[in-house]
Amino acid sequence: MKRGEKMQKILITGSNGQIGSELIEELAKKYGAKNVVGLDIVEPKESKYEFVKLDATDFEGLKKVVEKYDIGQIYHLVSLLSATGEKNPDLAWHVNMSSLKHVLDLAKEKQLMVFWPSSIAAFGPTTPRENTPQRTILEPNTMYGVTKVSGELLCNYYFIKYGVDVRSVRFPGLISWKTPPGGGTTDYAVAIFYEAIEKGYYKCFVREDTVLPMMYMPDAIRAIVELMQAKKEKIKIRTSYNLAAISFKAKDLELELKKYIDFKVDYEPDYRQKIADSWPKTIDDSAARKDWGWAHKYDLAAMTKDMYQNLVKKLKK
Ligand code: AKB
Repeated sequence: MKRGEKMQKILITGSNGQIGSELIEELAKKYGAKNVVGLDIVEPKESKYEFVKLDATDFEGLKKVVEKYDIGQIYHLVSLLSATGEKNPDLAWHVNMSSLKHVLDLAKEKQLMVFWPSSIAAFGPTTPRENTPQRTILEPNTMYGVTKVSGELLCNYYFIKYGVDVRSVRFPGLISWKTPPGGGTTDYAVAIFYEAIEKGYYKCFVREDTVLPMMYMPDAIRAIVELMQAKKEKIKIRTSYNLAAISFKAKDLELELKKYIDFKVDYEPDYRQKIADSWPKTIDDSAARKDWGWAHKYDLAAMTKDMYQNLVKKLKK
């Protein structure tokens, strides 16, 4: 951008969600509060930033927002997650796919840059579960996973066919304290903190030996910002980059958290165990590390300590 030129604004869809509520803060810090616009189907209790209440499956509504605010980038975070998606697969397909198609169509028409998160849910029971390669079998058995594979292919298609600068990562389970997640399978790793602090007891819906890839939210937010800032020629993968940070057993997290608080856990797996068992244990993210310099900072110990301390402060208020 040239000096004196007006900056095009940034739109964050799903801005009240687990990623959106933290990403909007980071982008506002970086680009200025007046340059970010949040969009969500639910009105937030309060918003420091420009906010639009809209269903992201409404193409005409989305187009008006892009035009009204002179949007140059969209971080499209609207999504139903894995567990919710299994309860309502039709809605998961509709929300996840039609909103992404609309965003990509607008990006094509108005030369917008797009970030869209994929997930480890793109993998399935036939994928190698250890050190899962960047290019491998993608046969998910959840509707959420089906929308992630389809979405990745759609992003790649729009890049090849129309030159849309769309960038994506396959997030592992995200752990955060500012906004609770909703409807995911990896969310046991967040719920355990809340329940340990508030009730001294957690009934865990996956087995204690369940290993899943996870990441602390500050790393995830940094990944998005770094990916979007990377020079275009460095982005070699336009489906979605594998991304990894920490992999641990549910029991490992229980034991780590017990260094800070005494609580009891019972392991009573439900339908989400099958979803967890279909996902990788560890991920090979060497392509992201090589192409745009990705590196995580938080390990299990650092994440648990920071998460616990912040959540205790938040829940006391
Ligand atoms: C979920 O569990 O559905 C999500 C994900 C891994 O994408 N957290």
